[in-house]
Amino acid sequence: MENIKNYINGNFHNPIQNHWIDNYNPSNGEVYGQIPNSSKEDVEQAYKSAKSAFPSWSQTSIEERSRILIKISELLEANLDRFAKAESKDNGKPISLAKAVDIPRAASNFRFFGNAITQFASESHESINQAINYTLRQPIGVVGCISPWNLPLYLFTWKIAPAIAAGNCVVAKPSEVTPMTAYLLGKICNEAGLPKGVLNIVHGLGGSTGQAIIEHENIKAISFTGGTATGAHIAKVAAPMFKKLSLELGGKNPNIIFADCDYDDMLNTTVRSSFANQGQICLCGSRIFVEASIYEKFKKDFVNKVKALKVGHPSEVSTNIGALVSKPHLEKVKEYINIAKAENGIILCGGNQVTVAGFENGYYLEPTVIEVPNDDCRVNQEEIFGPVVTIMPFHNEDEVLQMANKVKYGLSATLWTNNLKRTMKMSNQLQAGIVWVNTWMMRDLRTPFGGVKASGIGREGGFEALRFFTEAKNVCIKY
Ligand code: TXE
Repeated sequence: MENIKNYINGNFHNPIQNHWIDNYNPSNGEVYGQIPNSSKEDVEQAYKSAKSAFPSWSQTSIEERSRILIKISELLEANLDRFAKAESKDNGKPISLAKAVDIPRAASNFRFFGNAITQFASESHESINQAINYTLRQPIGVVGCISPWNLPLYLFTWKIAPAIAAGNCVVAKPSEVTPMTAYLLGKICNEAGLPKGVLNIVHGLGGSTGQAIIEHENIKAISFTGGTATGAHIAKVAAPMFKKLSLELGGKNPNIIFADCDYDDMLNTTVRSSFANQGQICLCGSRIFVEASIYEKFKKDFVNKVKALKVGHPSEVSTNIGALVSKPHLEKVKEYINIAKAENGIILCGGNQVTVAGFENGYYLEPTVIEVPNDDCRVNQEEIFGPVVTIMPFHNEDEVLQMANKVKYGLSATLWTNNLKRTMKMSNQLQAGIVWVNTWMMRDLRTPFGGVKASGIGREGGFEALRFFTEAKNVCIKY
């Protein structure tokens, strides 16, 4: 059994009330360890530890903070195989993906913000009436970071790295569904020389441990990634306490394909943007709209490629689609396939649970393509967050723009075309925080990242994150 502990003040602790939760391995459905179900008291301990570390950490030179963050990054890289294996086992994702994307990106998050903090400048304004204004960017104090299960270490560190780079101390909670790499991170932080208490990691359920973080009156900012309903709940709790909030929530992203695109590139990338990480990425293009003139060709080619994807055990190098993250999530995704059928959707391929020999109790599902009769149906409006995409044809720009924008979400959109005017018009009018043209998930960590509408508020990434994790104070000096 691989049991994990809370990381508080640089040490590893059992939960005070000794309550534990089972941790499942999605590839075989077995319990392989236990994690703390932390209470308010554990969160309070984590808070106190962060609070007492803050005066010293916030005064630590930028060079020293930068050095420690970069050291954490190097140690993650040196432990790539161990972390990738742990991530794959905990989450069900193919080990090849964890090795190529999740863990390298977690290391990049620390390196990026270790460098970014050395370049973070604030404004000054010289006034005509013999005064100068300059803006201080001061760390907030103790901040809360709460992350989901789909990209566990990747998203956890995307919040923690800018928070500590900016001089804050952190109480963080990874998803209870995928806690393992966050636990391993604590050890790396000690090894890198991160002072005790700068980062504290408490494990447990959202409704209790997470709730204790968001309710804590002295945790002054919350950075959250997860479901839209949870985001709305957090906003309700945190707003009356005037906490700063960054909420990165769900998506139902359009993938819009025009006949003039580079077809092969589009086809290969669309397979990835549909099914990478079993479709469990908030940026996946789960609604595919195809220009009518190439619709039948695309349908045939796409379905052939999707049928060739191999569903298998995450540890096998040849696996394209691993296990879904949990049994309840698998059931939720299967239910959406039933809803699609009831709404007269046509299952072009997939739709069934898969039994992988030797791992019969794992949570495997075929990649599924559904042809939908209209864009109003539930599978085209609600976030499924699994290996399921819908396809339908469109006839002109205005029609597809209207359909693309007709969902409550607005995280990202992908556009495939070589027409410049169309690119400019559509990029301006798509209701999304991120528009990719002729690519998908190409990330530059300096760029603003986040969504509009029910996909959240605030932006992560680059200086946006450093602004979020600092308070601006203007100083006006008359001379
Ligand atoms: O997310 P939750 P879940 C979507 C996706 C998925 C759905 C639910 O559609 O099916 O959300 O997934 C913590 N106070 N996304 O259940 O519940 C929780 O413990 C404080 C999109 O995993 O939002 C976990 O650490 N914290 C998404 C984190 O919030 C609370 C990625 C996310 O959990 C809390 C994942 C509370 N009251 C799911 N309740 C994306 N945008 O990438 C829960 N949590």
